[in-house]
Parts: sequence; structure tokens; C-alpha cells
Amino acid sequence: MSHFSLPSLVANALGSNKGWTKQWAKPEPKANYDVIIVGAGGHGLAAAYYLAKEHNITNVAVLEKGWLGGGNTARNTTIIRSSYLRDESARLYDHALGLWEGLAQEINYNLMFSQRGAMALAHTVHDVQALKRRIYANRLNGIDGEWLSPQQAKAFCPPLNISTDARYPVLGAGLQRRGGVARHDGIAWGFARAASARGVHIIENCAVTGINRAPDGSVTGVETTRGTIGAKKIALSTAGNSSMLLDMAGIRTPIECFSLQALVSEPIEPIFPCVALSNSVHAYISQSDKGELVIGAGTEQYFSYSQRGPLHSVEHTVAAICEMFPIFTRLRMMRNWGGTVDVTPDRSPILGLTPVPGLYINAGWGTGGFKATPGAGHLLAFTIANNVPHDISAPFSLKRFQTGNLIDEAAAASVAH
Ligand code: FAD
Ligand code: PYC
Repeated sequence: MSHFSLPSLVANALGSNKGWTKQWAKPEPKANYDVIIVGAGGHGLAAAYYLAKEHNITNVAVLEKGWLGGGNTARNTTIIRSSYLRDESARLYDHALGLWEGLAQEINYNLMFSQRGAMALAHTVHDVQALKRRIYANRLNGIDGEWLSPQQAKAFCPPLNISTDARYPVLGAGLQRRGGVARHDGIAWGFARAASARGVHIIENCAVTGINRAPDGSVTGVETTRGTIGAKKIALSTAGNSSMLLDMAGIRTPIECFSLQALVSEPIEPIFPCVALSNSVHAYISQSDKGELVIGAGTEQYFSYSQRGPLHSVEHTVAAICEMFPIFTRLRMMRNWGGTVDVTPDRSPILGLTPVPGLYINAGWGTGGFKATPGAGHLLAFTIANNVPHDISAPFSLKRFQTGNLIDEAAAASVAH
């Protein structure tokens, strides 16, 4: 089975991102912009790109406290799928997946987007019922999904142990064949280069420390570690730091932050042909094109803004992987790391207007926002440009925490919380 998608091969053959060189301009900040986006993760950079491309708004700055793409965009396990339960989520994530499918050509950057299939394993009767329900709901929404028996799951993923004497035997699996993985840096650098080419300013080492407001309450700009910068509109796209930024504008949300850890093994020959996720045993795994097994854990059980976590969670995750895939028992772990994820009570994002005129929010993607990167940026750009939410993102407003119209995706998050 090939790990490369055709778009990747084409973009690669064209040599479009020559050795991953970072080809975007590094301007000094101007005094004023039409739009400031806080956070140069994949989402913020995508929003800047779509603002320029689809709304002809190019007087835009993306301000980043660290380095471009160094937040969760750089730290995730890159699983992409649109297999969420609720109609609202299905539209949201499938919008993003649709954008991924044409993106390498569109921005002429090798994103190494590989639709190798994302397979969620069932280990209990409850898992079977929840996964089958999700597959049926997905199909009603026009999203591909199929149920695999244990034998079919093993045929799809040969390293899988389907022995009935496993501690949590595999009872079957839900498969989305259009799911897969991509190169995390690629999406940040690709959007950065494409936005920069359209005139967007990307300014690194520029932390936002305050949000300035006019007497009528509307935004006028931001205070930063590189001085005051004016703007008519400001969008916050700061993932694990979102609640701190919202605090600066006096907005409270039910976001809670946790560390989420991942690790990679030493590189080995291609052996793992898909993405596999287990909610019950708590681990997810794929193989990178470099050959490393990319493995992720559940969220830590305490609140934290720390981009690291304890070793015992990694050990628990590795134990789960070895149980499901005993062939990996003798592999060495190369390195592990963590990111800070911003989790909402219903495990769905917040994307839209805020009570502060001119201030927009894209947050709460928690453990699952990498897959949404082009979609989140696309919908955020629409919202900023038109000052109204896009139809697809309208249900994901802050107001749902007051109205109670929650969009519960706890089971579909595929990560233990
Ligand atoms: P980020 O990339 O974090 O960007 C936000 C940026 O804002 C950062 O660069 C940060 O430095 C900057 N910032 C913060 N505060 C300020 C400030 N005051 N001023 C200026 N800049 C600021 N999702 C999936 O879909 N699939 C997965 O397999 C998956 N696995 C994951 C595994 C791990 C270990 C982790 C940690 C996350 C995982 N996720 C996954 C979640 C995913 O990584 C995030 O939801 C997504 O990357 C968020 O993108 P972003 O652009 O919003 O955030
Ligand atoms: O959202 O599918 C997901 C996911 C898997 C691992 C981390 N996030």
C-alpha cells in the first residue's frame, strides 16, 4: 500500500517546497492593519490565506508569540478524518476534509496528505454500538464509513492482534477510508508562504499582551512585546492560550486546558499502513513517511498550560500499543513531547463572533483541531470578512453555552479525556 497521495506525489515532483525551506517574508510590524490574527498556528495562517484569497483583504498581520507553527500544529499526531457524530460536526469536519483533498495543488506545497484510512477499534459492546451508530450517522450525512469484523480489521492493518485472549479483545472497527494523515509543518509553512505571497505580514516573536478598546467597546488594536499595533478587527486563534487572550477582553468561556502527549519510535521499514485509534485502551498510532511510529496518549487528568506531561502517561500509552500490536514490543521510543489543548464541555470548537465588537474567536478545538486546519481558517476568514458566522460554523458559537444547544462529540473525539 502506498503511503503517498497523488497530490503529494505531484507536488513533490514539482519540487514545490524545496527541502522544506521556509519561503515567507519577515516584515517589521506596521502601526495599523485592517485585521490582526493572533496566533500563527495552522488555523491562524489558514484564516490569513483565505482572507487574502477569497475576500481580497490583504492588510493583515498574523502575530505569533513564538515561532510559526510551533504550538499544537507542530505537536499533534496529524490524524485527519470527518467521522463525527452530530450533523453540525459532520458538516464542519467534512468541509475541512474536502479542502484538504485539493490543498497541495492549490497552495503548491507538498502537504504529504495521505488518505490511508482511519480505523477506530471497538473493544467492548458499548464501543461496537457507539461506532456503528456513528457510521450510520455519517452515511446519512454523505460521509464514508464502514464496519469491519476483527478479521477484516486485521486484513486492513496486519500488525493488529485480534486474538480473543487479549485483555481488551478487538470486537470490530469503524473505518473511514478518506481519513489519514498529513505533514504538520507542511500545512503551517504552506499556508504561511501562500498568505505571505498575497501580502499578509507574519510576525514572529510578537506576543499579544493586551487588547485595546474604544469607549464604545469595539477593538482598536493590541499591545504586544513589540509595541502597540492598531487594527479594526482582531481574531484570536491561540488554541491552548485562548482563555488567557479572552480574559484580556473580559470574556469568560468554559474552556479547560490540559496537556496532551505524543511520542515517536525509532524509524522502521514501512509496516503500518493506516491510522488506528482505540478509545478504550487509550492510544492512537500511524507510521510517518520517515518510518517512525507516531503514537498519542489521552489528556492528562489535571488542568495545565504546560506543554509537557508525566512519563507514566507515556508508559500507559506504550503498554496499550504493545497490547494491540505485540509486534512492536521490542521497539525503542525516540522522543516524546506535549502540547496544551483547549477543551470545551461538549468537545466541540468555538468559532464566531464575541460580545466585543470587532473581536472574533476560533478556539476549543481541543485534541482534534489539526484535521480542521483549512476548514477552520476558511470559516474564520468568512466570519471576519462579513462580520457574521458562516452557515457551517454558526452552531459553534459561544452562545451555545448559554442556550444549552451543545454539540456533544465526547465519544467521537477518539482521545481519552
Ligand atoms: P496552534 O498551532 O497551537 O497555534 C496557536 C498559536 O498561538 C501558537 O503558535 C501560540 O504560540 C500562539 N499564541 C498563543 N498565545 C499567544 C499570544 N498571546 N500572542 C501571540 N501568539 C500567541 N488534532 C487532530 O485533528 N488530529 C490529531 O491527531 C491530533 N493529535 C494531537 C496530539 C497532540 C499531542 C496534541 C497536543 C494535539 C493534537 N491535536 C490533534 C489537536 C491539534 O493539534 C490542535 O487542535 C490544532 O493544531 C490547533 O491548531 P491551532 O492553529 O489553533 O493552534
Ligand atoms: O481527533 O482523531 C482525532 C485525534 C486522534 C488523536 C488525537 N486527535
